[in-house]
Amino acid sequence: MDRDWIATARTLSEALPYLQRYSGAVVVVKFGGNAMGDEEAMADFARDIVLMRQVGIFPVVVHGGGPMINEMLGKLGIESQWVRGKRVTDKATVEVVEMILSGLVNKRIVQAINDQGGRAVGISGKDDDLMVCEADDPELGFVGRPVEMNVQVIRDLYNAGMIPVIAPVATGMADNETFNVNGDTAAGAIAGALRADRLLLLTDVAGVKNKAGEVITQLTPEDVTALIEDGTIAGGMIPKVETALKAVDEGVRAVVIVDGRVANACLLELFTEHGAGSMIRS
Ligand code: X2W
Repeated sequence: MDRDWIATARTLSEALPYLQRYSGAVVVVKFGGNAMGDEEAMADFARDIVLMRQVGIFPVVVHGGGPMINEMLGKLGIESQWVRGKRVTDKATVEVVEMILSGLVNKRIVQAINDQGGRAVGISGKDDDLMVCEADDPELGFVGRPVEMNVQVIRDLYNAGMIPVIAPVATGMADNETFNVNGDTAAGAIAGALRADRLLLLTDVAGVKNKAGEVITQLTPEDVTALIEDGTIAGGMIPKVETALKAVDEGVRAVVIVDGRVANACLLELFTEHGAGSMIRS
């Protein structure tokens, strides 16, 4: 026998208290472009999401797609500048961002989830005015900061048995405006407005590390603030932990920065005692 079926059955049995704890929970999962990887990684992610829905969790997927936007901009000969981790977005760029995120990337994820037997429906922040934005900073052009959230469309979808898959593209306050929203920012705003039980930020790093380079598995907002001030948390991790702090402040019960490179990272985090990254909660 090339597999230990008894261990498989035991694993399922040991998951019972976690399945009970999360039944009915709203779990927002940010799926970043760097975590998407190849077809197999996409199928694994999709299977985890469908399993979550199957056991009574309401998963809400918010995705990124930075590398895919870069690829298309490259083909078109458009270069991007980055300021504090956000893409400076002019009119031509925002059109490409919307095409790639709402089109290519969103539908690829929807298809992957449906291929695993889920009922994914892809929308963006524009649908039903889910996420209305203002310009984040004049220097960034059409980069949006969410100012009004209308999350009923998400509840309507998950209550009807569907899995919402959301592209971080938004409507502005004026007619016909389109904003590019950082994927983490969008996921945090959606989780906050839903008062989600969990926000899982899937990334390609192991989590928040201490000075010795070890992953810190549990942090309070105060711990995070202290680690930013003393320079232990730096670079690309800063926008992620800031998203986490804001989400916790808005009523998300816990935010977990999860290592998306680990197979079945979402299941590991939700259904085992090990977890798969750094949890931030009050
Ligand atoms: C991002 C949106 C996509 C994103 C961008 O243009 O790349 C801003 O920077 P990842 O894969 O999650 O990084 N928007 C304003 O966030 O993708």
